[in-house]
Amino acid sequence: MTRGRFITFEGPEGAGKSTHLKALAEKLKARGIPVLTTREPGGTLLGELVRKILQFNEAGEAPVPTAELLLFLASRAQLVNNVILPALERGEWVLSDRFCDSTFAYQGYGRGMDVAELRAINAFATQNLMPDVTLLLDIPQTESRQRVADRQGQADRFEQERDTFHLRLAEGFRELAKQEPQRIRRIDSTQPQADTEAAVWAAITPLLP
Ligand code: Z5A
Repeated sequence: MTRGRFITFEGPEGAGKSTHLKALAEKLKARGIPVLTTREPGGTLLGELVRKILQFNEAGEAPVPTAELLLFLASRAQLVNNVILPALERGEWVLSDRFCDSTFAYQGYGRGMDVAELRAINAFATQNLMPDVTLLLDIPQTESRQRVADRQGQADRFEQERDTFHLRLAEGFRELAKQEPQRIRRIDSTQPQADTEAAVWAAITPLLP
């Protein structure tokens, strides 16, 4: 059996990751390709619990930056081992809403941790798994903040961070795309939704059987 493909969606908050992941999953299924969708942090029972701790201080206190990093990686280790690798072995295509580049952007460029060290610890947590293609949905800071402000619900710990934090991580994502242009495709997500969807499709077509 041919191994499945691993595609990740990345970008700042409100960039359209969930929207375009869903659209791509539907298109792939329509072509008869088996698809598994997941998200980070989360995607497993353990991961979803970690998500609540990370986003809404469910433990009753905010994690310090190192604990925050290790919690993201604990969620990822569980997801990779129990969900992603088995699905790829079964020949399924796995689409994930965020993965390792969020760690490099948020904890690296955002929190100021060393990105080379983050790559090493990420490799340990993921058994060296990297995405085949990463779609970086890019929107300017002002639009990202506006889309988040427009939606209902409680702001999470990351949404409450200062604008300078969000500017750093958005620039970090662009820098990561420059470093790995083969894997990370930067897509303008300010275009009309249908155009962004078409750009996503164009980026993944080389992977199609
Ligand atoms: N995090 C981290 O620090 N380190 C890590 O390693 C990982 C994560 C894995 C997870 O939250 C938080 O954890 C995240 C980073 C951190 N923090 N933040 N912020 P998340 O991924 O659940 O949160 P999010 O990025 O804020 O998700 P989101 O707001 O749901 O964003 P989205 O999925 O990119 O957007 P969307 O829901 O698809 O779309 C947002 C709105 O825009 C919606 O109303 C759409 O209809 C609209 N939209 C979408 N596309 C368009 C276009 N093209 N035009 C106009 N409007 C559009």
